[in-house]
Amino acid sequence: MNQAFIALGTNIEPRKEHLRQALEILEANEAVRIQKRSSVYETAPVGYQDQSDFLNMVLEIQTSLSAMDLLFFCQQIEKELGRKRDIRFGPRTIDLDILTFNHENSTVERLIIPHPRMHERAFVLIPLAEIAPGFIIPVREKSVEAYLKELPESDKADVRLLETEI
Ligand code: A4P
Ligand code: MG
Repeated sequence: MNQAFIALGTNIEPRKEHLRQALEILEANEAVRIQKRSSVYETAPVGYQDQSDFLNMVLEIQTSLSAMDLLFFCQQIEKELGRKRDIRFGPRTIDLDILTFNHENSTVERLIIPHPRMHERAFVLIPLAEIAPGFIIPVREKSVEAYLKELPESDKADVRLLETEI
């Protein structure tokens, strides 16, 4: 079994419904077991800013899939939820990013693990810290909590707890 953290993001309505559907498809896959799920946070857009606020959450899963097959599965979920790729960092019905896979450090084709921007993003670190504060981010060799402490307060203020259950 492999352990992975996955980040979910959506900023096209119905946002909660998109999260629910993604969770449902994940749960229906026998090769994936959701171990922990964070609360849902409403977050100001990072990067391309002329777009609506996101809902973000993070999951810890166990899976018998390889990292590459997990990526394909995530992309299949994005497709099923009707995601169109127009603007990089732009609006999306659902985005599933693999944050980490076991304690691996690898780049295979287009899959980079750990996710190269995870440690600098409040919309990832805050939900991740809720379910795995002590997790050491591979390569960086520092805990989620430690990275979170280093983030500017203004970044953290852009991430607001919305709901503990979805
Ligand atoms: N890819 C490489 N590594 C990974 C990985 N670890 N997990 C490749 C998933 N995919 C990975 O992704 C582009 C390519 O990245 C994929 O083909 C895959 O092979 P994409 O999902 O098609 O495009 P994207 O989402 O626009 O790019 P990316 O890199 O996922 O964007 P980011 O960096 O995740 O930014 N602001 C808030 N508040 N909340 C958000 O959720 N998300 C983004 C997206 C920007 N701003 C945001 C949020
Ligand atoms: Mg993505």
